[in-house]
Amino acid sequence: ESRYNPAAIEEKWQQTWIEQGLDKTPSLDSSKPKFYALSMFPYPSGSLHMGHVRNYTITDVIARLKRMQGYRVLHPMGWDAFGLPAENAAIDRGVPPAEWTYQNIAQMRRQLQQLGLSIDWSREVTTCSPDYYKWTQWIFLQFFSRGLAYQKESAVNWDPIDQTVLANEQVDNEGRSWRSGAKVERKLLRQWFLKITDYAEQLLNDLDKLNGWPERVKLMQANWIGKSVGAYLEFPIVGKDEKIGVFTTRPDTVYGVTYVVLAPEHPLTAKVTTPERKAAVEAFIQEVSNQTELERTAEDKPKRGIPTGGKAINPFTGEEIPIWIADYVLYEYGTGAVMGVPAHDVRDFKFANGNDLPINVVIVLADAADTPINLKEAYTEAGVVVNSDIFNGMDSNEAKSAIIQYAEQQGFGKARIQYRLRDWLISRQRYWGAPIPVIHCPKCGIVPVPDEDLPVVLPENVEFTGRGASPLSGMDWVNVPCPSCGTQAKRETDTMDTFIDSSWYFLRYPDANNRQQVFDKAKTNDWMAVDQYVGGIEHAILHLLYSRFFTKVLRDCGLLNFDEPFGRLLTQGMVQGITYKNPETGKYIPAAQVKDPTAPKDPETGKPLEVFYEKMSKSKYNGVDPLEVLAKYGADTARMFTLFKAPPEKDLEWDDADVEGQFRFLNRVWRLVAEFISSQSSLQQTTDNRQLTKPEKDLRRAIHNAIQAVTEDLEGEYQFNTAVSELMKLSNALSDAICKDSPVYAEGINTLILLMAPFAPHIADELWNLGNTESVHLQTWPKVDPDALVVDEITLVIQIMGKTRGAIQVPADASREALEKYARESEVALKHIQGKEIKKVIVVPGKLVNFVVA
Ligand code: ANZ
Ligand code: ZN
Repeated sequence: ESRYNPAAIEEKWQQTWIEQGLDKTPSLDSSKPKFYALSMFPYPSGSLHMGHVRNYTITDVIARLKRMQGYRVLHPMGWDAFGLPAENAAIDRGVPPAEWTYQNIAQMRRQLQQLGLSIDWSREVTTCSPDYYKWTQWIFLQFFSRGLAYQKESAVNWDPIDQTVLANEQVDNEGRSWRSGAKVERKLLRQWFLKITDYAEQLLNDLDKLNGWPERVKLMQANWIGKSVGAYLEFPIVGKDEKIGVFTTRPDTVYGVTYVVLAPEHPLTAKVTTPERKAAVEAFIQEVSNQTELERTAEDKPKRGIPTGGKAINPFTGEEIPIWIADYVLYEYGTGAVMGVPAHDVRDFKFANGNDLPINVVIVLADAADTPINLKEAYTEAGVVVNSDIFNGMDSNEAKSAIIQYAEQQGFGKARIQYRLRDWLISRQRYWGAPIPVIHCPKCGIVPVPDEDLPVVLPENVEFTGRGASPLSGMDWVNVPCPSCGTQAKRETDTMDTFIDSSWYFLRYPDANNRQQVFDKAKTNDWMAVDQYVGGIEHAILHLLYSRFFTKVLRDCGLLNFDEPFGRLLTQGMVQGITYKNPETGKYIPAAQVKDPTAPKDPETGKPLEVFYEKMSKSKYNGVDPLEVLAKYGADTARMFTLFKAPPEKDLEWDDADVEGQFRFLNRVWRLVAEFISSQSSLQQTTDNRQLTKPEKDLRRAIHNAIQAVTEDLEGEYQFNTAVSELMKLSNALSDAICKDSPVYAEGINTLILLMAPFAPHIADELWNLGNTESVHLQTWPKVDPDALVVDEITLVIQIMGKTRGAIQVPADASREALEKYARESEVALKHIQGKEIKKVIVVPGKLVNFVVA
């Protein structure tokens, strides 16, 4: 073939690799180091987008490199295939969710194969397949038997028109349902939870083990877990036998408490409310219940609340203080009650000012004399304790533990650690998810489905209306005898959050086709942890946290022998497209409608458009379809471009000119190799021992510099962009070389193809096979010859009386004496000294020789 034509080679090589089993995972073999390269698996929406292309190309380069470096590599792929879109397709178009999903999978699998990814497709996992969700259900039952899965009343978003529960994402900013437009209500329903809070401390502490994770991801996880150290203190209710427990991070301010405030949902609210206040309190609760959590906690919203008429006692002072309820206190955090310290808390300060509550200063900057009469804002810093009886004069940080200790002695409080992390609500009133495998028996209560009856298979021929309870609840499927007593019982109709499916899929790939067990322990422990995980930053918190949680629980079940699933994590940046927007109307304009890109105007109004880069999306008309790029340039160019254009963690701006540039580069490499082959007929480098000429040495240095640079770029911080630049440099050095008939040139051509193999696998194999019979992907990654890197000549400056007169080339390893000799005999020196007496010679090795003459 004389011209580079990707269409003619790419599919051919993809077929050949499959036939030769190149991407198959080697079996357990302890003589070779293992490498588990994993991309976050996609949701099968039906078509690939550029974000996928970037993600999977990065993982593929790493997998291919590691194979060539002698690792046994596991590089699998699968489908995160349960979830709402399939159900919506069923509601909108009447296609059964399974059919819609499997069609999409087939289509996307073909598209992924077109990218030339070295994936072992025999290990594909599909979360909606009964072979897979059987084990999702089995894992759920392991959690259940350990007390880590439980049911509890919980507030959900309830759509009163469609009579259904909505996920948070299905409620807009105004608190309306995406489907019906109804104002969403909060409703208490029994829901399933996983007890992730039991693992909060481990999940936080083990972040320290994750040296290969981006700092910012670890920080996001730590914030999400949200550990607060403080105290639990109890305020007795006046005239009642009960106490209000509060959580505070500032026990040092307890003498400054001027009120106690409950969340409206707090069970004590009704008890503390006096008869005169009852009507007002109930009206307020009703009002708050219609607000979303977002509305309640938004910073700019005023803090609203009302007094209950009840009173509590500050156990430290014996003082009576009013009990209020307020929207800014969340029922789900801490104890759902707060001690109000307006002088030292920003929210309490606002609340007290708006409601005429007293403000008592108990912490000051240096000493009591500083006590301000009227605070302009809350003083939230540390300082010296004042107005606090026996604690006066203490440093406020020391007072924290002293006050906790005192409370403990007196029996009204103790130290407490509080996490922001909540237990994980996993039940969904949906069809397209893994059924929660339990049975509700009127006699026995909740009975787990016996292992031998798993999977609980989703029934087919379901009617989708988008309204009411889960489509499962109306089906005869729900009626079963109780596995334990035989009484007529009912199946659980809730299905599991799809985040459960993706919390363990990486454990299944090492033994994806096991029908007897969730996985073979030896196999999974052999391959895990994932050595390199690559995916989007949008999964920085939930998916990664849940996967870490599952790993720890399964470890505690005795199935795994490690603590953390993902050794190294790369979160790739977004792919952005050029975006045109009319600043007046806010409308996005497709690039195809923009006539003059240098001065873009709205085709309708003529208004000059804003031009910027933004994440590709359908709604902004700034997407580039991977299939079009593949059709026009081929997969190798698409891969090279996405790798070259930006470092992997950074956002990437799509640019047609740069795509074109990579295509031209591949064309140049093609011609370089084709010309070489036609003159040489073989890629073999002869091994003769003769001394190399200077041009040969220079070329060899360029070759080995390239090996070193590309290897470092790939092994260190994954600088794929600079690695591609190095490939271009080597290609230039080869085309400029004047020793094209030398074995060194052959070495250079070989090396270029080998180094390119992970990046542009098709063209590399095609060119390699012009002179070889075995695939380039079975070759060993080239090694740096340190001798080749040696710069064997240096420039030595000749000075006479400190003045530079010229320079000569000398061997780099010449001794001091030799340098002086070269300098003395140089033409420069002979000409300028001309018989004068040399009084002194100063030699600076590696740099210069200076002659002092009379
Ligand atoms: C008294 C106090 C005085 C507080 C002070 C702060 C400063 P983090 O760090 O987020 O854990 N709080 C406790 N439970 C709450 C709830 N359910 N809803 C709203 N606020 C709640 O914050 C803990 C602090 O947030 C607690 O310490 C409590 O106010 C408030 F000078 O108690 B603090
Ligand atoms: Zn029973």
